[in-house]
Amino acid sequence: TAGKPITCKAAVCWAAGEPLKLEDVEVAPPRAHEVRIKILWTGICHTDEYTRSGKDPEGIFPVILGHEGGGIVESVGEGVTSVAVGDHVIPLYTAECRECKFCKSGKTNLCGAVRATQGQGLMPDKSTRFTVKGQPIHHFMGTSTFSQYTVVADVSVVAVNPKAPLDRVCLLGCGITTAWGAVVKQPGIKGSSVAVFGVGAIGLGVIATSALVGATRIIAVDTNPGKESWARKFGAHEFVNPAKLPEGKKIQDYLIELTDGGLDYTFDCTGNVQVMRAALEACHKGWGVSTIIGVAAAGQEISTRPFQLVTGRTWRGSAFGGVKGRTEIPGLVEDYLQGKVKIDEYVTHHRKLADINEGFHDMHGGDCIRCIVDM
Ligand code: NAD
Ligand code: AHE
Ligand code: ZN
Repeated sequence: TAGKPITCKAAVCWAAGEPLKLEDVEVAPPRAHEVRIKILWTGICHTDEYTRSGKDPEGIFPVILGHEGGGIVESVGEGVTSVAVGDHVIPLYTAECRECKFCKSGKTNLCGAVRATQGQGLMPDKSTRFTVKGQPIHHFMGTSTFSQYTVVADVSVVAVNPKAPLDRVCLLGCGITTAWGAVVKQPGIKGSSVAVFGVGAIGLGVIATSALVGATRIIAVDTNPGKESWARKFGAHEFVNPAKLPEGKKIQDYLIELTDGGLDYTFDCTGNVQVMRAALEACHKGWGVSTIIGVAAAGQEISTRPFQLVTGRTWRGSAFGGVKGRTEIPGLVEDYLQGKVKIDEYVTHHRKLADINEGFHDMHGGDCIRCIVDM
């Protein structure tokens, strides 16, 4: 098949707000510094739903969504040295070229190599490898894992230990890694108090990793009472439902009283800008640090009184947990194989590619942490 187009099934989103449609997609061979991957499994992340729904200001259609995949390299273009045919791989929506200003800074995981074209739904040479009956279809986040075959830049993929089950480690393509990195790259959590707003896959990962690094008090916050048992299972010591507080009581005020002045660290894992504000304001005066992980809809903005920052709280954010995928994901896979990082525990639902829209419905159900799609 190398060097030739492959026709396969993919879930195409033709327009914002529409369900995905199973199509026969022609996938062109990889060009120089590109890799064609047979995707075997993919998770569905809340961000896929965010873009499908039309809330993403960068959303572009028609598109093949999906960014939490696992697969096997089918062929490589000229000049590819980082992976080889047959490698088990995870596509990376945060590339790592190791040569750009960002990569060389030592200060961030945000690589500049392919981000501009990625945001336009295109490969680095500004074209697409997907067509349906001759019509070009956009790429998504540089990964498009809702296709049986996808093409990615060679800086946007990492090979992992083939002993690791791809139907599990595919989740390292986004949610679990994001949460893990947001905690391990934040100094000071050992011995501290932490509040986690939003107990989805991301929030659970933040809870689990906070427990792993030695946070002494972990408070989970969610409006869904069904999330209490999930939060406790992953290591939370307390659970607060903001919808059950006395009339007029704000969650930040409640948490400040509960913790004698506020939390050392808080995390927004909801994408709701009011929650982001509450998470910042629940931080302890003088030193509390709040991290935004959630992704907010187009047009949404955060606000608080500047006095909150003047008096020593820090507001920060994190993309893909600050993780450099090519350098760090192989180690995370080993951690999983050695039982140090949970993955299996997040998998609540399974779907076939033909039923992928059911997987999106699962996500709205409130009892779904992650749905794995069998491609
Ligand atoms: P999810 O929908 O599974 O979880 C969100 C949780 O928040 C749910 O349990 C929900 O009940 C809870 N919630 C909703 N409103 C709330 C409120 N007002 N107060 C408290 N809890 C509330 O989503 P997920 O897959 O865990 O993703 C969480 C967020 O993280 C999304 O916005 C997603 O787009 C974003 N995300 C960001 C990154 C990144 O790199 N920054 C990576 C992955 C996901
Ligand atoms: N396109 C949106 C922003 C979306 C966003 O913030 N994406 C996160 C990853 S979410 C994964 O589930 C991210 O890593 N962003 C950094 C980046 O470079 O995209 C918008 O608002 O325009
Ligand atoms: Zn995601």
